[in-house]
Amino acid sequence: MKISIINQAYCKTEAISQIRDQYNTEGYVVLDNFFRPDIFEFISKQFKILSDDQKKFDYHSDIDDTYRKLSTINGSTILNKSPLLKEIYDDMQLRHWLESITKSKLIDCNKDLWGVINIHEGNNCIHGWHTDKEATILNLMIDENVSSASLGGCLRLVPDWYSIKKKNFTLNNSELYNLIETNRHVHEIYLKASQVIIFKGDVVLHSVSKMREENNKRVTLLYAWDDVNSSKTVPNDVAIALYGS
Ligand SMILES: O=C(O)CCC(=O)C(=O)O
Ligand SMILES: [Fe+2]
Repeated sequence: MKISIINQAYCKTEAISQIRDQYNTEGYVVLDNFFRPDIFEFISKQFKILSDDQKKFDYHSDIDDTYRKLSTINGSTILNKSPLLKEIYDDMQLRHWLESITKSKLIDCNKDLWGVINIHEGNNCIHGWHTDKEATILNLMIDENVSSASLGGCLRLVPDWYSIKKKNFTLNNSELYNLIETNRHVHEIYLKASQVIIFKGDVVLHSVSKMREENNKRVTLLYAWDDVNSSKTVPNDVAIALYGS
């Protein structure tokens, strides 16, 4: 029998149904030690091997009207230099577990868009409001020194973004961004190293808050899946840009 890469505590029927409920009502779920400790350690080591391959990524999204300024290691580089990180993505048990949580049939993303490593370093990085093209995102915090609320670098989420947009259809995106701040629609998640957040990438508006100090950093591994039933409204080139290819 193949040993699960997921922490066994999350594979029990009761845990699965609790996580499923939370994911489907909130649009996201945060899990401590989601991967087995040796798998997490392995992923951290792989990042060290890959870290010289990070590239600066400076981008304005016309669709979201926001900026992104960070470093990334894209899917094709990861695949070439650290194929085992792709094997974790391809793990069938992980896929089935995610399908039972999301209640959907998940499929691989096109080409190199299955995964990316994001590196935010210093206080000049920007990661503005956006939704992803992909239905389900698994975001693992590999390393950080910003898990206390005063330092920034948190993941900010607006689960009911589309209903807010619908209700306020006369407003443009920047006006909507102001509205979500003043009306307190934003959930702030300070992920600690080894924590995972799984969220509805194409539904939940999200951004990363600016870090405060020069020595602040956060490194995340993102895996993305499409839902076989979701209709695509966003063109592929947006996602290519998002994923640093
Ligand atoms: O780095 C993160 O925590 C999230 C980044 C993100 O949303 C993205 O790259 O699309
Ligand atoms: Fe994103």
